[in-house]
Amino acid sequence: MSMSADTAATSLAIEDGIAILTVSSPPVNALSARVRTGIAEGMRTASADPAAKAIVLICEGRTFIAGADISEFGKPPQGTPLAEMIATLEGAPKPVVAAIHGTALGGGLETALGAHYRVAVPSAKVGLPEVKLGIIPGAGGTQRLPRVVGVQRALEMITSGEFVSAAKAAESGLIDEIVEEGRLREGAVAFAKKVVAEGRPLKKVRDLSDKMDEARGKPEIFDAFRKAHARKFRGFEAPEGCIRAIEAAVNLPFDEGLKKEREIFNGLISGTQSKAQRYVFFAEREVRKIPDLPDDTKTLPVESVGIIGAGTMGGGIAMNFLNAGIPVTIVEQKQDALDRGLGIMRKNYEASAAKGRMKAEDVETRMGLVTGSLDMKDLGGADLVIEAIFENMDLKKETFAKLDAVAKPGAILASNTSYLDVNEIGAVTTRPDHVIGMHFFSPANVMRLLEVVRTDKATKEVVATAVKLAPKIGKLGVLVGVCHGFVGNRMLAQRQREANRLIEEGAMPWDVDRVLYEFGLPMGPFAMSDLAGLDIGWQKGQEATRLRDRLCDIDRRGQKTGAGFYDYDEKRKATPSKLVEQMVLDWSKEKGIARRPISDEEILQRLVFPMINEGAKILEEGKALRASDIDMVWITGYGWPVYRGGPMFYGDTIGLKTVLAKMEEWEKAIGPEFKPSALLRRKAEAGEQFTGAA
Ligand code: 3H9
Repeated sequence: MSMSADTAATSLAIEDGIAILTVSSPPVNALSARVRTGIAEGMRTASADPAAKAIVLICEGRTFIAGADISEFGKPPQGTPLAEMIATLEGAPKPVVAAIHGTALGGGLETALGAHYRVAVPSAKVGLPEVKLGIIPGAGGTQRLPRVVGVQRALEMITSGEFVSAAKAAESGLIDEIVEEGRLREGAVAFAKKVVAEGRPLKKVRDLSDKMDEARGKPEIFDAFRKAHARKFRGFEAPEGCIRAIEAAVNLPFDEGLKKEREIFNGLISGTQSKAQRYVFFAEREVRKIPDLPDDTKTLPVESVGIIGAGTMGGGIAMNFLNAGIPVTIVEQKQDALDRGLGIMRKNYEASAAKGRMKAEDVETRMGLVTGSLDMKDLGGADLVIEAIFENMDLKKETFAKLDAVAKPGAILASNTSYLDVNEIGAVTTRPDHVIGMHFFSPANVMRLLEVVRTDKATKEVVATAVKLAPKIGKLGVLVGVCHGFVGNRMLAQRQREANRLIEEGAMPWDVDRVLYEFGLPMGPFAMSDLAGLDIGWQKGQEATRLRDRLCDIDRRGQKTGAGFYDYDEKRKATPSKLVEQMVLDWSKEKGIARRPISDEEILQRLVFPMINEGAKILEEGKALRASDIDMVWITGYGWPVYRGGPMFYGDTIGLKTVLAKMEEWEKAIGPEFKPSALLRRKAEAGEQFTGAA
């Protein structure tokens, strides 16, 4: 079934009247040209062979077909088109059974939907995750799935891209039979024989329609769905494409629906959003590839964890380990602070249980894994200790010196500092080679980002241990170097400085926030400050050097006091404040700044271009391994919209020449903080990109 023996991606055998067409294309049996052509040829051969009464399509390795080969997108098409390959299954003159293990995703599930029957092992999962790549299923998925599971379920599955368990899929009719775990081949063959023996019909999904009847001619069903998910879909183009394609499935004949699906698919796949989302798919998987830490680098065991500080960060960090079944000892200085910290963790768990996100009994299991203590000596048994105390260098040094004296030899000592020099912290210990930064993002039990800060002296084992630990506790561990604010906060500082300056020059806080919100971020810097509390860093009683301190002086300390940059109602809904507007005007006046109108475009550029420039400096200095790592920091730690691919990718889409020109202009007009990085200049002048993917 192959183009040549050594590249065979499929093989065909006929055993006891059943043809078994096996796909073997590691790692995930993606539908490359080789696989598509192999399956189509195999189907034709098996269809024509009278010795075969039915055909089983099965995969070798860890999974059934996980979808189209994403790396082929955007390249000239080769081999048998997927739709044509699927038609060879559906049009086969004898029963075709798809035998599913692992994950049948995207084009993989579309292939299975082309079969007449589907069987799966209990651990299998199925889904159409194309939406996460900024596209819609493009090989009949939007047309066939609603015919099998109904319109509502298809809308949910296709617009969310969720993976559905075999049991659930069987309930909705997507899987015809669940077979014994580990015995898929035998189970599928037995099922095929049964179909033959009973003379069951060739069930073609394209011919089904009863499950769609209730939605036919009812646009209100689709509108209600759009409305219910408006918040989740905000900014994304693909979910609307999914809905329109399913609407076409309901209201058009099958072949016309397919045409409509193709048209929407083609429109999306050539767009920037899909490019960005596909880039992010690979960027996320690049993060774990660290050139001098190959996959087989030795790691240290992390079977117990100590945490210093039971505040918001310490508690949130602890929860990640408890969720992963790793026991935690958490140390505070005073009993009431410890009780408060443990109490908040418990409350968070109870709230999750109440929302059905975890089982009620798991609250106790998880809390049962945490021990509170007022004595640092109790950290003596921990394999890893994370310090999460107040952000102050002297305090951190003092803590690390004490910790060094009680921690066992070989234990890793990590600081959760968000800015400070971790080399300097490590230098107070007798084991700087076991000191690193593990910078979590607030709320630490929710945000996916973990910056793993590599110190000058940390051993490879220590760094590899932290990097490998990240996915175990549900984090994306991005390796960064020691510098003020590391990757994320260092770039954020650029944005914050410009946000403050823009409101002095002529914008209002809500203008700045709106521009970023419309760009796709969950909120802008002023709304964010109100949420976090304006009194962070406020020096009460002293003359205000920042506008936010002046707000604190009149007890507008953010959401918690019902007022900050915005006024808040009891439901915490924000409205721009007249009083703050006047304060902003006065502030500019006192500083002698003549205010001017500032366009949304200028606001966006002033906020984002300096971040891109800083990202370039970070790369230049080797504080991040790749531009795509920087982008992952922003997507997983700061809510940067995935459909814009991260700040570095965004710079590439805008064109680095444009970014450079603006930086030069502002350097002259405003100041040296806009000085373009040498890397930005070099790339822009050479017509290159940071990511090479935009
Ligand atoms: C589609 O099907 C469009 C159609 O509707 C229409 C077309 C006309 N392609 O994630 P892992 C690589 S769109 C190419 O680390 P896991 C991946 O990069 C597709 N490569 O493993 C990695 O490479 P490396 C719809 C792929 O066990 C390696 O395989 N399907 C693809 O944690 C291992 O991956 C999807 O969106 C691919 N489709 O998770 C499914 N998939 O080792 C996307 C994986 O060099 N895939 N690779 O870094 C996944 O969700 C996960 O990979 C999966 C396995 C759950 C399958």
